[in-house]
Amino acid sequence: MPVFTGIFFIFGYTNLEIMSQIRYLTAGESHGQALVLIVEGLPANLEISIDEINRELARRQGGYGRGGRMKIEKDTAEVLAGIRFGKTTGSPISIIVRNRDWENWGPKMSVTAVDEEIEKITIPRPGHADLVGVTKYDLDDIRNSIERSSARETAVRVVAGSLAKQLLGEYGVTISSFVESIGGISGSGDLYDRLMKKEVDDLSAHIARTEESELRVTQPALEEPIKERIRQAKKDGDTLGGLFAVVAKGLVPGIGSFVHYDRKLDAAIAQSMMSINAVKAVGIGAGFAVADTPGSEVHDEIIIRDGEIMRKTNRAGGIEGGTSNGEDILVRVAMKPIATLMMPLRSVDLAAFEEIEARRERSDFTAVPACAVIGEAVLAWTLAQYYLEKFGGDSLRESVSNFTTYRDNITARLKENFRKNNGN
Ligand code: EPS
Repeated sequence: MPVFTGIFFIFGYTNLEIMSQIRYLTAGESHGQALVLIVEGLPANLEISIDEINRELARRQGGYGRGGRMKIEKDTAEVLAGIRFGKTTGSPISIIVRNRDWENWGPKMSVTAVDEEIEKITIPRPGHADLVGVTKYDLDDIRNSIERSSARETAVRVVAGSLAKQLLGEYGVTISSFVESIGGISGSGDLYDRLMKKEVDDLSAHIARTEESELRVTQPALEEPIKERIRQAKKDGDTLGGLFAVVAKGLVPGIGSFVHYDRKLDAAIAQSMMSINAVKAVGIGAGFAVADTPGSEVHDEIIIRDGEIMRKTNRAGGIEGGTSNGEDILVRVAMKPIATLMMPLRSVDLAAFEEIEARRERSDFTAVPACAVIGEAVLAWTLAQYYLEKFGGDSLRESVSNFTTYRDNITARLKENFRKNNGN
């Protein structure tokens, strides 16, 4: 039997159609054989570290409060095409991540055989894609919508994000994240506010702590109270959401556009974050707080330091007019509690067409730390799209050369243009 028979392909293009030279598709079910990724358009000669991809996959699998599935899986990337001798060739890249759990599902996930003994799932979980899925696709088994809507798919999005991060490294861009709160308990103090005030000299020291933390928080003292909150939720059969921040450093100004609604960088970032399972709100910079704050405390003053133009503060989160302004990109994301509850909410049995308790499924109690890692991946992908939109290049050399010429002349160009305007 061919290895990939029966894996559905679902298109994952962004509907924000910048003239992107890169795109990707994912396929695969949560308990199917494998998740599949096809990436197109990365410049040739980019060195790719598979170890680095696997490190990102391991980061996504971690986090206090995850369920039994992560004990079964050990996600690793298998490259099928597009990388040779450690470098991109310019051809489409295909990478799979196998689902170890598939072995345990046997006939339940068979591609061909129909087993009448296998029970159909008829009771949807509130908050999941179960009911909308069977309604939309005319299905008689909720299993078919559970499988593809599962957050398991984010494993290959992390692979795509890792490729994007490796490209962005060539332009000097780095991306990190930290968890701000879980279940209403705050874990990273006012780090995000201090980033907006530009009071954080060494973000990497804070980020190093998140890598040691099962919650991806920066303050060790707050680990225990949050873990206690998660243990309590587990006892109650409940689940918890939270807030995390994603930060991109090392940007040049001018990435994105204000000229069309579908080319704005902030719009694309919001779309990418909202595309992550269970994400319900995204803020850039000060986010929702801009509504209650006067303009004098929202906008960032423009200053000159060491001969370069910059902002005194970064409440805009690095984006003005849909375009990067050279400051760090700051994104804050809210994840809802996972929809599978061991203390189920009311639902409807579609077979009997009567109200009943929702189904229990194995799941996580919280996945906010994993979601932060996925947030890094989708931000990386979006920024890689926009960098390539601006700098292009079929090869890395071509792209980096375009980039360097732009970056090294930003200040000189401004001075030259405005000196001319003054008649000097
Ligand atoms: C996930 C795999 C899933 C869930 C979780 C995330 O595995 P399983 O369904 O076998 O437990 O643990 O997905 C959900 C919470 C969800 O609602 O779909 C993963 O790999 O991240």
